[in-house]
Amino acid sequence: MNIATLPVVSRDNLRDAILSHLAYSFGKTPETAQTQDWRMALSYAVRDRMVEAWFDATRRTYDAGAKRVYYLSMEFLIGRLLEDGIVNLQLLDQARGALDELGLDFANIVGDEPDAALGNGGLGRLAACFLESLSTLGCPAMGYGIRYEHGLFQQSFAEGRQMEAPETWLLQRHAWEFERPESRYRIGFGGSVSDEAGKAVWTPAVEVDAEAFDTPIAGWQGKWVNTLRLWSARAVHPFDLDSFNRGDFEGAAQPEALARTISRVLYPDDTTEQGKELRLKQEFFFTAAALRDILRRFDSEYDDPGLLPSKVAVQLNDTHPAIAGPELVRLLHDERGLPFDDAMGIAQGCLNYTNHTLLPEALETWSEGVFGKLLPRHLQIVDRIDDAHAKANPSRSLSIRADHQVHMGELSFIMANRVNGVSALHTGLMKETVFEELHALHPEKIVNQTNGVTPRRWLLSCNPRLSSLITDTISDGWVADLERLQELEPHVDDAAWSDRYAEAKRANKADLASWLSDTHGLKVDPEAIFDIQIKRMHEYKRQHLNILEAIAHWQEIKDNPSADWTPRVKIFAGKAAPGYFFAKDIIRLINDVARVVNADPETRDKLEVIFLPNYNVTLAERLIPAADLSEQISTAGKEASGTGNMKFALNGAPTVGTLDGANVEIRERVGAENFFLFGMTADEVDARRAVEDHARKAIEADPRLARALKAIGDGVFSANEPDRYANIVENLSGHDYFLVCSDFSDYWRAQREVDAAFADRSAWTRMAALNTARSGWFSSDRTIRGYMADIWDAKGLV
Ligand code: CBF
Repeated sequence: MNIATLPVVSRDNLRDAILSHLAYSFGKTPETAQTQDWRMALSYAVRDRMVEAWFDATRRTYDAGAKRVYYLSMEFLIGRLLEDGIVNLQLLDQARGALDELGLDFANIVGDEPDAALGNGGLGRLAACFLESLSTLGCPAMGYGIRYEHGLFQQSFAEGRQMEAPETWLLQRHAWEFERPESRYRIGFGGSVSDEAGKAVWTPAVEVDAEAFDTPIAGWQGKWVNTLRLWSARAVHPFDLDSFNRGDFEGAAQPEALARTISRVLYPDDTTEQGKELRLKQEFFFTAAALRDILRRFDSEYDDPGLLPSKVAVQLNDTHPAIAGPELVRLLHDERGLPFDDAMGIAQGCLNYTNHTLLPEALETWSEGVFGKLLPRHLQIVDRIDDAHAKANPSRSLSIRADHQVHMGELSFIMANRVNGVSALHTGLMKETVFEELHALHPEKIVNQTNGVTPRRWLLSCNPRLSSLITDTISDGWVADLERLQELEPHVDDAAWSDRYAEAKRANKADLASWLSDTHGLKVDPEAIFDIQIKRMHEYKRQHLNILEAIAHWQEIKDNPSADWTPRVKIFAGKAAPGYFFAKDIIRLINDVARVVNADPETRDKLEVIFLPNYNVTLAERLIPAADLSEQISTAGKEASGTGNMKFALNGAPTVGTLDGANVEIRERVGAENFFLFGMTADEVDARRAVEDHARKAIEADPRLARALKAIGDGVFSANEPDRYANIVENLSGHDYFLVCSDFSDYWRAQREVDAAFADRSAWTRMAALNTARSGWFSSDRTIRGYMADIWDAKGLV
């Protein structure tokens, strides 16, 4: 089918399709249908409209003999898909109209969809934005990951403490996936390797099946649809008949239970090396299944494995799929008989690796014991890769296997054609730190691709008011070409336009205020600055710097309650890894501070602190359009890029931030005068750490900081347990690795500049509008074009 002939869908067509699915797919009448039935019927009606373009994309890829991109990621934080699909297929008016006619509320129906949280944070959400941009650009691509039964845990608070409960997205009906029982691969673990006539033969001890589930991912206007293929683990034999016949029913069910463990739960942390055998199993499971699938597809078109690098580009999203290197070599060498060097060369021609963090604890390593037990043949291959690399680079002093550990970063680097960082600063630091030696040996390998976010979800869909204003002003070309937002710039000094911009923000804030009231019983003043920090809880992200400043601010307001304070609502949201106790203490502290500060009649109308539970993609979509101020306050050198920072800027929230990750590039683009900069640079951070007693010195130099810390230490926020936060106070006044104290004074200064700037509302609106107009470069379409040109050598077909 040709794109030009995509059927036009009217409101009536869509209504009929919904009613038809309601009856024939779900067996319900409009009278008996529940919200979930309507949501499923609407989703199926929308999904039907993707299928033709999906087939067409596959056909055209085969016809063109095009190179395919495969994005391997442990995480795809896709969130809800229904509204996204409706928006991309441009069916919003029809869907609203059809539901209206059926007496249904659009927001209620799309809000019924579970938020698929198959990821932890930045890296997983980036993967989801990339899939959408790949489809928008018509790049033949496929995402491969794990179909976790339970995604990221659900967070609630009990007396301010984080409580975790399993996430259950699959218990509610899910409309988007197509089960593919025919795409099933047997994946082995453990066992032994024998030598048969000079050939290594791996005999695994345990095997499971990987079964595919496909989700279509439609790009903008539905012109191209790619696939997200997630693997579910299944037992080779569903149950053990012998045990069953003996009456051992539990034993009979064991094979299935054991197999399913592999795809049962998402590890709730992407920055800590888990050291768990199950994690390595998960990594091998989905990577091995993906590679087998890729080779099967390749074999259906070509006979010569030498063509692989020109037809296949595999992107390793962090080191999690790094086992792809040895596994691809094994498949080509052991199973297809290619000479080892050829197999290694071909694998190196196909694989590429994205590094997402320099945090030492996040650079995966596996003990040789665990690795060798689970993947004995792969350990041998790792050694051969290492030897081959050492032979070709005799000056190399490090190796993949060192200190009885297998270093997955080294392995990924050596096996990759290109290695990329995710912001200019991060890429530079990669060259100077973790990969210094490898970079010196292979200076052409490291390239930068600064992250981006999809404008369809993160502006068009989540912020309809601002989107309409933009479209009214410059027409709708910006949706597929975000840099066209620059065309807004001449309008920022037009008072009438600026009023409309301010009105969109005001209305978004009013919506958020009503939602906070309806769902959380919280009353906020929409006239206050909405100051938002939403992200994973981590010491390097410094939510504790933010709450310290809030405490100092509260104390200062109390000192002088009648001064002209700019009212502020500080909103936090984010999950802490269940085993990260310090981060959980920070959550509790913020909740305790919120309880005390919000109950203070003297300050109540000037400062409010809120910690919203269960941060997820849907909550981000609600908060970001209503934000006035974006908190991006990590210790310089620690946040590889950030993508929340881009979403806020795009939606007109200036940043208060450090020169870290992509903040640097955001500031360059939006202009220094539209960004509240504070804090040390990455170089200064290193120098400051070397100063003896740096925290004590910073505290002595800033009475506000000293007083805020003292209040925490004295139990002002935890009266029934005064030493509850002794740990935090000790940490901050002791070694304070993340330099919260050293950056405090400058952060305080920047925040007061924010207060002053916000008081001049038209100047603030101008600043917000310039953030929108100048953030177009942070589209994931731009990022994906960069990957296509610099890393994959792939072409778009639309
Ligand atoms: O590149 C995407 C994001 O990845 C992280 O979340 C990660 O490593 N898990 C980084 O921490 C972010 O800076 C980055 O934006």
